[in-house]
Amino acid sequence: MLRFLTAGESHGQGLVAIIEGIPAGLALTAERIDRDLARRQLGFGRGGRMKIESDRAQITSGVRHGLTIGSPIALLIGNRDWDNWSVKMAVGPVGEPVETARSPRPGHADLAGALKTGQRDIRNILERASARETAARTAVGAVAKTLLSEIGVTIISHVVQIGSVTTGGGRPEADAADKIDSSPVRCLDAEATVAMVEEIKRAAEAKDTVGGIFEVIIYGCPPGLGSYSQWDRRLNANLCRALASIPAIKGVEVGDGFDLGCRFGSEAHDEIAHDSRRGYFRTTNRAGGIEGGMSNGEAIILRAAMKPIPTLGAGLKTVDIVSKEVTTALSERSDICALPAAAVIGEAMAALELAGAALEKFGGDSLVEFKRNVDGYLEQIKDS
Ligand code: EPS
Repeated sequence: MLRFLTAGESHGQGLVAIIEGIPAGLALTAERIDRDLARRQLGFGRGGRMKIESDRAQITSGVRHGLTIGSPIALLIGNRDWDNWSVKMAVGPVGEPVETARSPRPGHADLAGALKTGQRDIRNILERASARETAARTAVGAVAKTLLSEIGVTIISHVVQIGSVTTGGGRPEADAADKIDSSPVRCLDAEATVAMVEEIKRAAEAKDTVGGIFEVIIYGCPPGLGSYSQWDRRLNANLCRALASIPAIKGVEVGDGFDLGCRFGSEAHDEIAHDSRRGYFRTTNRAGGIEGGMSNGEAIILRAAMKPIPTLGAGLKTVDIVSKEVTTALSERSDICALPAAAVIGEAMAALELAGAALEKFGGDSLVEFKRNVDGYLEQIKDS
């Protein structure tokens, strides 16, 4: 129903994304996409690259006079850094020797990628494995978010842990996005923000990196997206896959997640209530808005754990893939902590998955048809 592909190397000419399946008639501008691209560049702990880039999407097909036309939407995001890499990353042969990367970083795609593809220059792996690719996902995610906003779905994210520093708890409401973005680590808790910045500084001083946990919250999702009837249509599984596909993500949970495994049933489930205004609702939301592989109408809550970035200023021990001698892992300019950005990418991936699930349930080749189907369904379940 909804699918997308990205292409592009970190220091190549740019990134390309194609998204297919967006109904005709959706108002879409490059400015809307650029807003999320800029949000992805936010955050204390990013490296020098973010000072070079100022990501902008160019819409090259699928939109006419400000509206989608039902054909694939293609987006281009240039790499400004390309100017510094045009020889090293040239598409055609160059008449001079180019330095190769031979010291794989523990934790990165470098070694398995080199073995898998039979290549001796690790640059051929790391350029694509780089989290630069997530700019393209953020761009198509903004398209999915735009569609979802038409049916009242809002997706926000915030950082809840960096290294050993956690927030005091509390979940932001749907309108908290600007406040979250104004924190240098995209964290709502002012005290924790200060401590998180300090934690990143400590990592930087030690030429180290630091990971953390972010949360994505989806408000306004109608009940019944996804399905209980087949494994690959379960919304929880598909959202987890979407988040786990973000580079460096090592764990994802839905709602109270792993904690639920430590409780009795009476303390794990959300009791069902009903009133004429809200219809069915839950008195708690431990399930994180998904039961039986389907949205249940409550906010969908996803948490993802990001490991520390594998490019360490003080590189770890590794082996030179040509000489097999012990050496220090390659260390390029990189980020110290990318949690604030990863959370924005989490929004994008969740939006793409959810928009796909919504299109699967409601169909519609035009926005009018899609929305009519949603409205009809909401009307139908009101009295159920
Ligand atoms: C990345 C290394 C850094 C990051 C990059 C991801 O890039 P560079 O090697 O050019 O300094 O800044 O992230 C981005 C470029 C981005 O847009 O997020 C890596 O190795 O994964």
